[in-house]
Order: sequence, then structure tokens, then C-alpha cells
Amino acid sequence: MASKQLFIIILAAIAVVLPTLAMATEFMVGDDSGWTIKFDYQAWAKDKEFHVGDKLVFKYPTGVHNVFKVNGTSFKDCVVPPANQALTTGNDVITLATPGNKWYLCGIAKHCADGGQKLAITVLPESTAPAPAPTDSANGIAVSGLVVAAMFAVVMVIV
Ligand SMILES: [Cu+2]
Repeated sequence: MASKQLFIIILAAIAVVLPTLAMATEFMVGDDSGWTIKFDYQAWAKDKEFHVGDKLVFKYPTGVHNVFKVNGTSFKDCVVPPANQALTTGNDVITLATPGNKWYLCGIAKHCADGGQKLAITVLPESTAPAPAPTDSANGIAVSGLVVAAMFAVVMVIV
């Protein structure tokens, strides 16, 4: 009996965690090229859909490049913000927290202006369902609840 309960608990836990894992995508910026100069990041981003909760990973040799989040004007003119706003680890992970346009650039030398080391993306809301949900979190809970209910139904039949 105890093992059956454990089985149900594990299934329920998987059901709650799974939708979250399936929905969040981690994007390696530039794929195998990473974050560098002379790479067309607009072409890279063109066929991708970015959603709230997804992550951008900027990978580069430490000290060679860095990452600044900027606004549209700074992006266009390659205006580099104060140095203390830079991400510099060489493996910088940015979680896309809000929908809208996001801009990133490298602030080292003329990497942005001359090397084209800049990325602009549009982040879409978490849910892509055609009908607007009241809030994203409420929608997520409803979906999770449905999956749990379905799992329990399956377990009941098995047991
Ligand atoms: Cu750079």
C-alpha cells in the first residue's frame, strides 16, 4: 500500500513539474558560435520564438566580450551603458521576465558598431493560447491541475 501511495505522489510531482520544463526554452545565443563579433544575430533570432520564462545564454571567453541590456536607442547607436551594468562571466544567463522588445550588445571596443555584436528580440507572453487568459499564473495552475487530474485518473485505473 505504501508503495502505491509513493507511486501516486511521484506521478503527481512529475505532472506539476513537467509543464514548466516543457515550456521554458534555453537559447544559446549564436548557437555554436556563441557571443562574438562578425555574426548575424538578427538572422539567428529571426526564426525563433522567445517567450516569458525562456532563457538567453551568452557564452564567450571571459574578458573578450561582455553583455549589456540596453534600450532601442542605445541599441541602434551602440551606446554602451556604465561598466557596472555589464554581465561579464562568459556564461551569462538572462531569464526573459517580461514580454516586449529586448536589446543586448557587447560593450568591448567597437564590437557593437563595427563587429555587429548586438541582438534584438521580441519576447512573447508565456501563454500562446489564442484566447487571452486572465493572468499567466492562473492559466499555468489550471493546466497543471488538469494534468494532475488526468494522471490520477490513470493511476486509479492501474491500481
Ligand atoms: Cu565583444
